Amino acid sequence: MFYEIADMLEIEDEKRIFEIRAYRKAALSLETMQEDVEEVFRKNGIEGLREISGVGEGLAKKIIEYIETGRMKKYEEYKKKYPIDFAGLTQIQTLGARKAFRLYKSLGIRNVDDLKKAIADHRIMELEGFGQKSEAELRKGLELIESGGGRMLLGTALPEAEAIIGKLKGSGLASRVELAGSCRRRRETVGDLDILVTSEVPGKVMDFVAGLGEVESVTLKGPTKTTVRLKIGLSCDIRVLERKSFGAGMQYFIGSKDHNVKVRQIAIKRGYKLNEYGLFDMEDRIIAAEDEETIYEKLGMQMPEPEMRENRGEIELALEHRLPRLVQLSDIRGDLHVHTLHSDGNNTLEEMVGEAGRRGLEYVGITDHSKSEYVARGMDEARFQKYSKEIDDFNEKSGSKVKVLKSAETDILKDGSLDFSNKALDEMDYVLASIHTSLNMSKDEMTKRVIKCMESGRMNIFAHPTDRLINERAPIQLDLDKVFEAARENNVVMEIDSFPNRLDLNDENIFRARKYGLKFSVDTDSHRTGHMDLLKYGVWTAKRGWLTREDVINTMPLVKLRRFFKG
Ligand code: DGT
Ligand code: CA
Ligand code: CA
Ligand code: ZN
Repeated sequence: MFYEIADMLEIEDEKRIFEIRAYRKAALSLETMQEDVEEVFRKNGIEGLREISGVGEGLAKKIIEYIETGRMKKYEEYKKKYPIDFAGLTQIQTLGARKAFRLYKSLGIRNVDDLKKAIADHRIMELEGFGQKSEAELRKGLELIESGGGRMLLGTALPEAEAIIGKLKGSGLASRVELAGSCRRRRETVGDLDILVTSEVPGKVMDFVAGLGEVESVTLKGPTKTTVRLKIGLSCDIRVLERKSFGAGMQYFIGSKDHNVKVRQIAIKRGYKLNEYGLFDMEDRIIAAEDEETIYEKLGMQMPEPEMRENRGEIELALEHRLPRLVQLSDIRGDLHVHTLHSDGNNTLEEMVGEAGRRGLEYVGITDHSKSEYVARGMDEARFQKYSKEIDDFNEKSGSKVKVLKSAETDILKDGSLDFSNKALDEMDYVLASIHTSLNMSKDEMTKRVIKCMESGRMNIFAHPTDRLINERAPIQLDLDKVFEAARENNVVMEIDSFPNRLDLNDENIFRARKYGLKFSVDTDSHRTGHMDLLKYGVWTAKRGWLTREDVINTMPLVKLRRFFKG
């Protein structure tokens, strides 16, 4: 609602920029909060709400109004004036609130369905100020959100799954509870949740699930499988399995389907049969069923971690007992992409470093934005000097065990140059570079832009290389093979950005980049202390791209990492 109020305010009067920003900032805080806002209010009242970054007294009152009545007067007033589904429409990359309003004024378009029809009838290209090109862009944008196909971000689905699993475990009704499916494989988006349990009282488990606070409705309720629709807009399958075949069930329901099909073929070749009840010989005698690893073992294989089970070659390696030892969360020693109040972060340097220390990290690279990123309050040279000094002072005087590396998220400008003077770049321990502007360049131009920057020899890490936002924004056009080639030539490290809606590079591109012998950095891109919790998503994505500890530079101790950057 806050996002939409901001959109409507913007239409009404662009100049009320502070108010507009306040709504957006609060919305972003609410969206990325780990706790439930309603719970925060119940526990700590209005004071609790006011502690949320960007939420002042006025906005806190609106939140309370919504919690208590389910409505927000201000929102409804505006909505009467602008009966437009902004949230839906502005998911489209090239469609902002003002443009959406113009479409409403001239064509009566209120939502995505209306827009689809207008595009199909070519009514948009005839509009003044729109034309053929913007119609094509809108069509592309529409396709993009539709290809998301209702899949939900792992970052949204997993905490929900974990909450349900926690309640099931606490119920005392189930002896084992395990997550399966794409969520267990840590795919970046999931179609539905799959939870497996063993229980002496399956009927009671199903009743318990149907009565959970997370559940909106029950789709199907049977003695061994129940499917429920969750309030967050996701479906969830709960299966009760027999203890003696739980391992076979895990193997089957963790998937993926492609992985399973291949494993089953191997079973057949060896004269066995494999299904969700077990591994059997031709006389239907059980070979293995209770334990997942034993099933793989009897097939002459190692057991791949769930993140690898996509039939991308892991089965062949497992048969040769040559599976790589994948990087783990505990291998990560530092975070090389962190923002502070110097640009668009919400915490001080001390707070961010303190949080990193509590999480057992040994070093943090601070990377506030450069000036071209003006919406994020990027730093010019003068502000960089102050920032630089603050970091030096911190390292000298704070006595902190966690060391700070000096960097900046430096824009790669249109012409491939970096957005800081060489003098500033020289002061940095490493340069984290990324693209934030002119995202619509052609593939050829964009590729040249990036390669030129890499060839300057000043760029160390390419942050969120394709700049895609899952279900939101398509990747920039890049010839990745050429970029990876240039990265290898110029020792540029590829970043895996842990934000659940970024996870960029994605698993497939990591897999591809790995073959070029590239190194990676798994970073959080934290803008507040709580974001440091997201590191696991980056590590899972790295695992899905088959990375080992040696592939990831921020598993190195600080001394070694410094040497690496110098080299
Ligand atoms: P999703 O839900 O689209 O994100 O992806 P999954 O992998 O969670 O797929 P889902 O929920 O349809 O099924 C869960 C697992 O069950 C899947 O990973 C593998 C197994 N499975 C489902 N259907 C089949 C099938 O037809 N054949 C085989 N071998 N396994 C299947
Ligand atoms: Ca699933
Ligand atoms: Ca399922
Ligand atoms: Zn950043």
